[in-house]
Amino acid sequence: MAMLSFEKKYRVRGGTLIGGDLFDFWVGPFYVGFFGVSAFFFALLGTLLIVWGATLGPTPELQTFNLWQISIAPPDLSYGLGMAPIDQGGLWQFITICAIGAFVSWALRQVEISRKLGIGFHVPFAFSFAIGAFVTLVVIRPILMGAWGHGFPYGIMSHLDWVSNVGYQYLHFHYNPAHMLAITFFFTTCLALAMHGSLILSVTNPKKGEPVKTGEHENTFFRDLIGYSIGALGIHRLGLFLALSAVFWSAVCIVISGPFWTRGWPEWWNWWLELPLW
Ligand code: UQ1
Repeated sequence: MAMLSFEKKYRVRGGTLIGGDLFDFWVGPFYVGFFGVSAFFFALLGTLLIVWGATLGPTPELQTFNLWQISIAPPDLSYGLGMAPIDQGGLWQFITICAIGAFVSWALRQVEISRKLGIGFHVPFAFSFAIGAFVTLVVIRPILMGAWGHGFPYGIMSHLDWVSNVGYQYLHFHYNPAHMLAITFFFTTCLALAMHGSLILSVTNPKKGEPVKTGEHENTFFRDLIGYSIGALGIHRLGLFLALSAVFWSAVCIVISGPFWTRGWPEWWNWWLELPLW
């Protein structure tokens, strides 16, 4: 079935979570729905607030407007978990609300589209891990630490400075065991995707005149190479597990830094040196 006739067949009413038929329509190729409207609203408002904040920043004149230097900082730690004046981090607080509003709307729009198509919720489930990582950084950890000022600033260079500074507060972040796990999962995700992408291209993109090969060839390649093939469905389960684990342990590694461990991470490993075994 050609793509366009497939879409015509599946572009039917129903599957919405809220709003009934009210927003159940498409604009060009895009499904709208209630959450399309709310995602657009939050994204537009948040972006306008960032642009407004940029004009209050260090480079407000148009000639010197420097994209790399624009930064929306969270409130000073002295504001604790209260609201801050708009030019003292209040803007950051509203932008954070807009960002979470837009991300959650986007995930729920994915749910509505999945319901319409009668497919699983794997995509919104996976995307929710990314939202979870963001919320961990700008809501959960700041609350556990007692101040919104522990959130990261919204700027290209400034957020890099934040990551570096917060990392050095714990002396050597690579000794954080959850950080070790996260990095290992990121690397293994790359390994799995490189193996999968190359394997699929090797069978589906043959030389001119050669036939396209099948799943049997894929299985046999890995059985010949390492004695095991995880299978066509299995590799995608493994890939999703590896990628989500990378995001999950990233969130864990930062949320335990401060709320549950305040010293340098190298020192955490003293438990190993203190084992009675030695
Ligand atoms: C694999 O076994 C497999 O099944 C046929 C794939 O599906 C197409 C793959 O993409 C890959 C990469 C493998 C090999 C992976 C492991 C973990 C043995």
